[in-house]
Amino acid sequence: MGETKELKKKLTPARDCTTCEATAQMIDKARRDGVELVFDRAASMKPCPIGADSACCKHCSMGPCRLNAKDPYGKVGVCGATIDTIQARNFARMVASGAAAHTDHGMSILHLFGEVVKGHNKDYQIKDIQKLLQVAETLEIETDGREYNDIGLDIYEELMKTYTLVEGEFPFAKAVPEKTLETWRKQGIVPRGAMREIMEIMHRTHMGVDQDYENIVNQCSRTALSDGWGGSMVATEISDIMFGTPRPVMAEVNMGVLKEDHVNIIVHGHEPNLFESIMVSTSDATMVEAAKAAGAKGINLVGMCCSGAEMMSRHGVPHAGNFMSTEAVLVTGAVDAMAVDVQCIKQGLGKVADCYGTELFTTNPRCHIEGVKHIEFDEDNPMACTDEVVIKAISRFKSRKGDIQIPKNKNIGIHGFSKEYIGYMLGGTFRESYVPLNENIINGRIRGVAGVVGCTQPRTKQDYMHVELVKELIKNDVLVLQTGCSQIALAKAGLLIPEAAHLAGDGLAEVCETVGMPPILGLGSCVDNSRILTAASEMVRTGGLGHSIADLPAAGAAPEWMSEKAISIGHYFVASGVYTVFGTTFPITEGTKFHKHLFEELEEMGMGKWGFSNDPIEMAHMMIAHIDKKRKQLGIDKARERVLMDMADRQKLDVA
Ligand code: XCC
Repeated sequence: MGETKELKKKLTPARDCTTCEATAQMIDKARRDGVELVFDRAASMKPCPIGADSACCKHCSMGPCRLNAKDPYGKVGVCGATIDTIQARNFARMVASGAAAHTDHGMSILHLFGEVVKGHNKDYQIKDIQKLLQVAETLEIETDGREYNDIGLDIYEELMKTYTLVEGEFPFAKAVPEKTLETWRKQGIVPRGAMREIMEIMHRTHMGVDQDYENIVNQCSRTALSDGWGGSMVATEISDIMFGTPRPVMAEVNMGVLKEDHVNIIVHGHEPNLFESIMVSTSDATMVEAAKAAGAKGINLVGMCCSGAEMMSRHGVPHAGNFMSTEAVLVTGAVDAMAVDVQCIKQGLGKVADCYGTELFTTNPRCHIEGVKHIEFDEDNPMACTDEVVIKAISRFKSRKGDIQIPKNKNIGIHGFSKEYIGYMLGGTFRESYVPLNENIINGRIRGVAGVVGCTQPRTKQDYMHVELVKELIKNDVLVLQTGCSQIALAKAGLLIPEAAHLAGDGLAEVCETVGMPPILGLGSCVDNSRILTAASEMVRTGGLGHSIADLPAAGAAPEWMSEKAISIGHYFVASGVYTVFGTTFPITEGTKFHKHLFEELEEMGMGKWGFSNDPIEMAHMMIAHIDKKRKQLGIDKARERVLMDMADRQKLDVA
């Protein structure tokens, strides 16, 4: 067990670390067991104040140079770099890293799809023909009378340009609303291939290259767009083709999904192929028999973080919790094996898994962890890896030592919404249509739409900002779309159900009750933020709400973000035209030209802009004020006033 004596003085009470009761119980247990978790490491690791303001540069060995955020223009780096250059370069490298993570994920899914349509890989198939045809149509690929595999091959070849295109416009430019694309063309930010954009950011942020913050931010926009409308969109669309476009499905969330009398296996990470294959292994009759022979009632497969969110959306697989709970869940002692692939995998998992005897495996060649056993997942022979994980889990079940304590908390919710399903749900089963959504926005029942996404992290109370922000938004008639760890936070709070409409304002509640939908729609993992982009594009195309994404009464937020991927996501929303508010922390020095550029000037250039708040209610009202500003610009603010008067009048009548 870990040594925590020194830490004891500084420990934050469990219920100040998190609003998730299950996680709090496990923090308490870990402390009793002498095991250190991320919350404790955060308490003993004060963030570097210079780094927090993005006021340091370590891009060459003449430094590292530290500037003073309190007097940002008081000095420059050894090479003469100003605070604006330094911040812009730091920000750009975060965008590059985040975009690289999503695009590399998308590229590996696309590679697998290529192998499938070429007939080289028989372990995976095209499952969703409708989606295949829809993607072909977007890319203007001929479909009439052609074999599905041939269409697929054309899609594969065209979408590969998302990564490799050296000159010209990337393939999904065809999916972007015309006026939004026009803005990008005017600003020179239509992406080429992501590899080119990321390479160029790394070049331009090298010592002695781009030293104009506005020019650097332009390349940030181009690179971030190659993530959102490129790598991430490819990941979502191709995963839908191979594994099926999600439709609403009931799923259970939180640590109570673990079962003491079952072999519990958790998959945590981001790429769906590992998870899809382990589902085959865990339902294999021989494996189930082996588990029973070991004394278990069966095998319980559970997800965490984003691959968990994706599998929950597609198949209703139970989900044990978000990023801040991945170590805590091991403290239950009930996890027999955890298999991880890429992204958001804490190195600290290794030590906690050791303490509780959980078999922890890395599976992806890009993500090994020192001291953790690696079982490589090979898409050409996927079962070799996933069967071994299951066998190891069964044998750990047989030799379980130590006490098991599973928190009882679990909530049922509805997940698996998609751009397509929102259309069916509101427009009818036979023909998807966004007309009813737009009409309800125009008549003011729905005030606007917000995307609330992103991580949880230990510098703020886990889940608190997500839940309070979303509650305030729906209370004010804002329909909320969610992905990633944020979606899990709201699911754990029990709000991803149609009955949550009672917390919504009268207008939104009326729409939800008529349709039978929740006021909060879960769309899946972080790459599925691309579903928010396609839904926004559909709203623009449907008409009545302006001509570009920047015209929509919409806003975005990531109140507890922590990863570089979140910065890339935030910036592609901003570049797409969305006002995007982050919370907890933001790597920037206030009162600088760079700050003004991100937080004000980008909007004047026809895009969205960044915002920041540490208070969820204030954050909600910043977003609502922006939504109202857009309603006014669209000339639909009066409709809402009338609707509100009607509702108020009706309420008065009801009371009388
Ligand atoms: Fe990671 Fe994707 Fe953030 Fe959660 S939301 S902490 S990035 S798992 Ni994607």
